Amino acid sequence: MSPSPLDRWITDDEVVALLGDEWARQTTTLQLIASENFASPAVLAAAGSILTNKYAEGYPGRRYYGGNQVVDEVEDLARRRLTALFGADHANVQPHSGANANVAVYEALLEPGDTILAMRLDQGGHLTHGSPASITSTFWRFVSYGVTPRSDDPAVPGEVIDFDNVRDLALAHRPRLIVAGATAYSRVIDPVPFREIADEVGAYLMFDSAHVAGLIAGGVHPSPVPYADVVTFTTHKTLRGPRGGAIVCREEHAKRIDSAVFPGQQGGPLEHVIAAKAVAFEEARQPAFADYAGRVVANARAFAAALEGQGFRLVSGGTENHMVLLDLRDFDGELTGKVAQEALDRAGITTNRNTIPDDPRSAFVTSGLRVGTAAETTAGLGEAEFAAVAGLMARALRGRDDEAVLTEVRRDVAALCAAHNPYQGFVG
Ligand code: DSN
Repeated sequence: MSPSPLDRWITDDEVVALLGDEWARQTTTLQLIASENFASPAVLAAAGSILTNKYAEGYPGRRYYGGNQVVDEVEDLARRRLTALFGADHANVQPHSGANANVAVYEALLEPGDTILAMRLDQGGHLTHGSPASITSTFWRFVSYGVTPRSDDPAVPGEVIDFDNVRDLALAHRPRLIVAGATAYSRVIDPVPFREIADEVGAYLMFDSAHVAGLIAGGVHPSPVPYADVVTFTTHKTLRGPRGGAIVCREEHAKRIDSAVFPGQQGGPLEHVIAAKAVAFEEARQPAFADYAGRVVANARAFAAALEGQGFRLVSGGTENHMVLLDLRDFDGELTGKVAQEALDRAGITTNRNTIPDDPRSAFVTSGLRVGTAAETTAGLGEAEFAAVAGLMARALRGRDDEAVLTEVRRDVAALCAAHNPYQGFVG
């Protein structure tokens, strides 16, 4: 396998070979994992820069090591760009991930044992929203809200956040913090009712916008910043930056949030990643990014309609963001998420299995599959191509036991990818 042209300085043969393999995988197969994207060459270059050499525990102007004159400017630039992007009072760009960002907020605003009201993991919530497998549930008491029951009447949306349930639980349990936001939910999350319920019970409101940060930055989803005490997000999903996390918050919480990230959670910040975040925040302020965010949502809508046409049931009846959650049971009662994910992998289509509301199968097997349009929209796929991808997925899944069918689909996928390389024009 030839090495990736983006990694021309790497001389370690074994690493070069692996990077070449991954370059080939990313550019010859379809990336439909809703939480992934293709960062720009500028973001990749900043993340691979000499800033990785610098230790910078602390914050700009208050570091525990010398030699941080330049790094201070880098981090200040990232913070300025981020507050401008979201119209926020204060930004912390040091979290290594969205999970770290969420835990830092809990640490900043709560005492151990306090109650948090968040979304159920099997209905779309994240591990850090109180999964028994997450350390968050060791330190805080979680109460979980869910979605409304499935509806087969197109006029009555089902599987949407049940605000009556959120309010009832809030009144009954008096949480200190309410968490809005999800990891597998395809509808707009309105911050206003969450704020109203939080005010009614005297709770803080945190909005975990990991998935939709780019849609908010691009102006196609409502901003939670005016309503939430704190907004957390990842920088690598729809926002299309380097892998990492960030937090914006009201000024009154700034000191506690900063102390919870460092020294509460983390040691030295990754200043090379912070530089790459700064690059991504500037990219997200450009008109082209708003256009991109609009296309991500339009593509998801077209993709969802085409998947429904192929016989898949759409959880919540459709999508308003970058993601489509499929219930596989109507397509094929025997098909599990695990089998579907593995068959699609063999056909060159990368997805992830996901639980769906009230899933009778375990989280390891699942009855659902989650797909997203953020990455392949960056690569240039439009509505017609996403409709074609829906057809390829259905073909692969119907023929999942026939290697000839999977090989044929893989060939069509490769042709589509060859015409839509996300790094076209940047590499030889
Ligand atoms: N694992 C991420 C996702 O795929 O949604 C969330 O952390």
